[in-house]
Amino acid sequence: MGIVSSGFMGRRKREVPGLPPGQYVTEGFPVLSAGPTPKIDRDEWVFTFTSDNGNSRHWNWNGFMSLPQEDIDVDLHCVTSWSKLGTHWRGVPVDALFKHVETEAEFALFHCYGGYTTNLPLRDVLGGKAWIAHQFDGEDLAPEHGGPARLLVPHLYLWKSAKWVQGIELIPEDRPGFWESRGYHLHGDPWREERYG
Ligand SMILES: Nc1nc2c(c(=O)[nH]1)N[C@H]1C(S)=C(S)[C@@H](COP(=O)(O)O)O[C@H]1N2
Ligand SMILES: [Mo]
Repeated sequence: MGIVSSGFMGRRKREVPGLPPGQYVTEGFPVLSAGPTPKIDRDEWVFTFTSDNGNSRHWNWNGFMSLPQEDIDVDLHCVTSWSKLGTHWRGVPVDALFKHVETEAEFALFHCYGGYTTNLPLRDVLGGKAWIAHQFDGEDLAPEHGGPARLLVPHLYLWKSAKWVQGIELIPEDRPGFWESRGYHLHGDPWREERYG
């Protein structure tokens, strides 16, 4: 039991509901990319699921669009401190890619057109927590924001939401991706300020 409630803490920043510590709200939608925007046509786009036993499965755009689709209303939190509240997306829940998949793996590495990668525990992408998103605000996802399709993991810092996503690889042990091997946290929970490793 706390003796001093937050009301007695004196001057503090006005708290915005839904805003993790150290974040500010932006109305814009900044673009943050470590390299040039790859140009991928939907009729050349292929998403690959590679299991830890080496088996792989592919979806072309039509196959991907015939998977279950969901509308997603979420807040975004970037490690550079901006948050964008109340964003609207449409995409395929990552759960749908795991139908008929049996695995002992507990981690995944997501791969992107252009070479970016990010690692995630499966418990952070299954159970309705992550999507492969292809629409933003009712429009096809713009190339600079990851179109044709990006991973969306809104409960973690936005570097985990890999743009131009190309595939998921199941891995037996956690392995750092692009930013994680350059000092970012392996996990990236904004509510615990898991910014740097
Ligand atoms: N493929 C790829 N995905 C990426 C990045 C990248 O450089 N390449 N940058 C990440 C980072 S650091 C952030 S903050 C978000 C930014 O998404 P946005 O440009 O749509 O705002 O994309 C993430 N996904
Ligand atoms: Mo970022």
